[in-house]
Amino acid sequence: MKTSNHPLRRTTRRTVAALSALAIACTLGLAASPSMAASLPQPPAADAKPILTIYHLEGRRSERVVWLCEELGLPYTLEYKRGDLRGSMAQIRALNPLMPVAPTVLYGDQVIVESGAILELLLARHGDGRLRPAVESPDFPYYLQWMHYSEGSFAARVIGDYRVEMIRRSTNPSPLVDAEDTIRFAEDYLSRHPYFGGAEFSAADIMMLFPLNVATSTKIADISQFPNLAAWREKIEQRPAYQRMLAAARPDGVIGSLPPLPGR
Ligand SMILES: N[C@@H](CCC(=O)N[C@@H](CS)C(=O)NCC(=O)O)C(=O)O
Repeated sequence: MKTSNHPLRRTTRRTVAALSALAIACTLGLAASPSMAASLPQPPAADAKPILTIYHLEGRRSERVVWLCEELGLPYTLEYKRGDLRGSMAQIRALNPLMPVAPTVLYGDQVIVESGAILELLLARHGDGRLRPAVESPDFPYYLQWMHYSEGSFAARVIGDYRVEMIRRSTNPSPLVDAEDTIRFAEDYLSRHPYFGGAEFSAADIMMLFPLNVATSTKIADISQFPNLAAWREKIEQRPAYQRMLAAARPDGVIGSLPPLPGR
């Protein structure tokens, strides 16, 4: 693990694993046949380590990428300004001015957003079959469902409801699927399965934690009404890789979190 302090920016910068991923990638590149390399971009070999920089905001979705790397033992560099969300965001904006969101990662020379896509990329190229069910497994369809549900339905409706309720407290139940419905659906699934990927812990669990935390910290949902989700959250937060993620990516706890809905 390497920590470097820029004299002017006080950037927190951690490199996990001492091995030189760059040297490995260069060696692999040299090993490729020159004619092939000229015509087709080559995917990295299965055992190649990614050259990955994670642009991060404390307590936000970029934690998913850090957590996955910790689970897989993948090396990464973490870029953020400790205790300074605006400063961290300025770093992201400098890298990715048209879509400044966390996570943004630099993967080799490619700038990539969307936490689910980043997780799938790292699993496909560097996961060696870990943290996702086999494609033939009956768990695989559920795994995929929850990987995408976390952002497509869950986070989208939690944040949508939060925005609306901050402006105008609604007394009528929504005719559309709302945040509470998305949580109830997840709660029901966990009454029959230990994890969102089915039998084993997977990247789907990593994806699902963030929107649940937003829903409960903003008081969109009361966790005491959802005992399966409460027990699942307690279980996955005990994982050593999650604890390592907290130490690296959230050393002072969640900062600048959304205020809870008034009156709740
Ligand atoms: N669907 C995206 C959402 C990314 C996102 O909105 N991230 C938040 C932090 S959790 C952010 O950067 N917000 C800044 C903004 O919206 O201006 C993902 O899963 O990566």
